[in-house]
This record gives sequence, structure tokens and C-alpha cells, in this order.
Amino acid sequence: MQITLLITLTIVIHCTSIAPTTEAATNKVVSRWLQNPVTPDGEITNNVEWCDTEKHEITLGLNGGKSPPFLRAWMWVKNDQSNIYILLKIEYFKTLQYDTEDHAIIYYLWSDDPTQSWDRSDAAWIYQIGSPSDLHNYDGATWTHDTLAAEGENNVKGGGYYDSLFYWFEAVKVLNSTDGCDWALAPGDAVGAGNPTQTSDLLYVGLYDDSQGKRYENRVTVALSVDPGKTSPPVGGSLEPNEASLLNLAAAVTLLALGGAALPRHRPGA
Ligand SMILES: [Ca+2]
Ligand SMILES: [Ca+2]
Ligand SMILES: [Ca+2]
Ligand SMILES: [Ca+2]
Repeated sequence: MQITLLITLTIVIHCTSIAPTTEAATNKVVSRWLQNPVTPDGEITNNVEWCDTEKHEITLGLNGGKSPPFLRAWMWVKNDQSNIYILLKIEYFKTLQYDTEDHAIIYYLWSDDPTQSWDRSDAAWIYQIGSPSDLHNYDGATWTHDTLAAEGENNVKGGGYYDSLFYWFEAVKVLNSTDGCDWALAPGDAVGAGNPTQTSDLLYVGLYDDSQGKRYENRVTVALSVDPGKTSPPVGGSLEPNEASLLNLAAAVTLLALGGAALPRHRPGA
């Protein structure tokens, strides 16, 4: 009996370990509600700027994160009602061939119909020198600057630097600029979870090695937080008065019926 159980357990564990890890392959990142303000100067400005959210380790690679060389990276994320704030620390690897044009990339591919492949796109490139770029209209090879569109605006702030061991990038991106060239997010949204075939709702972060034209990246899922100061409605929602009265009436009838069944029967003449 024990041997049979052991064999069954071994098979289950083996099958679990070789099952497709589509979901596990995406790095889940929790965004905390902003407590301390961020100065988007591309570095940790003071010792409290990023202490109100936690660090997530992710691995970047070529081919969407699946192929080597792999780079370790760390990501801190927080948000408020208006913006998402991202701090990226990416380890330097000699194959990167450092130059000042190497920059962080954050891009999102989605479709308004979640059953379809992505047909909309939004990106932020965060540079070491100069202002970030806000982009859209990815065609699989090139992007268009938002500012070239009629209503388009640059809704990204940030910067970065290289300290000989790591690249550091800091970005602030508007959640919903309504300029027609950006994502439209709100607190509480989960971004990047994708559908089972992963053809839309895809969020990538990484480093573009400009001198070699290579993207070291990976998918992440970011769960945006909601304002903790706002009280949430009771679990299950509130009942309309009429519904409550009907339920109370039903409960009273049930109790009466149960009580009646439990009462001793009086025999005539007893
Ligand atoms: Ca800063
Ligand atoms: Ca480079
Ligand atoms: Ca954009
Ligand atoms: Ca924009």
C-alpha cells in the first residue's frame, strides 16, 4: 500500500515538473500604493524614495527572455491614482559592450478584444542621456513617437545611468493619458497577464543594447494597487432593501418550520 502511494506521488511530482509553465514563466510584480514621492532623476534620490515598495528579481534574456545570455535584474513598482513608477536595476554583463545609448525598455502589446492578437502598442524608452521617448504603433520592427501623432504627447519621465556594475533606470508613466497613443490603465488593474496563447496583454521590460541592436527582456505581470485610504464595499456587495426583506422573511419561515418540526407532538388525552 505504502509503495503504491509512493509510486503515485512520484509520478504526480514528475508530471507536475514537466507540465508547461506558461503562467509561471511570467514574472509577477506587485505594485504598492505610493507613499513617498518620486523624483524621476534616474537614480535613488533619497533613502525613502523607494522604501515604500518591494524588490522583485527577474531574469532578462534574448528572444523574449527565453534565450541566453541571461541578465539578472530587479524591479520596484508603485502607483498612485495617476502614474506608475518603476525602478530598474540591471546587472552589467561584458557582452553588453556598455555605451551611453544603452537604454531601458518598457512596452505593452494588447488588443481591445482579449480574444484577438495584439493590435495596439505603447512603449517607453528610458535613456541615460536626454528625455525618455513615449512611443506607439509598433509594427513588429519599428515604433512611432507619440509626439508625431495629432493628439500625441510625451507622458513619460525618467532617466538612468551605469555605475560599472549595474544599469539603473527610473521611470514615471501616466496610467491613462487619453492621448490615443498610450495604454489606458487604472488602479486595481492587472497588466500583462496575457491570454492562454499569449497573443495580447503582453508587458515586457528590459534593456536595449544599442551598440549591438539586441533586446534583453522578459514578460512581467504588474498588479496595480488601489488607494488604501478608500474603504471597499462589503464582500458580496450590498443588498437592496427589498432583497434584504425577502431574505429575512425566508429565513424566518425556515426557522419557524424547523422549530415546528422539533416541537414534541401532543397526543390527544396525554
Ligand atoms: Ca529618483
Ligand atoms: Ca552597448
Ligand atoms: Ca505611447
Ligand atoms: Ca503618450
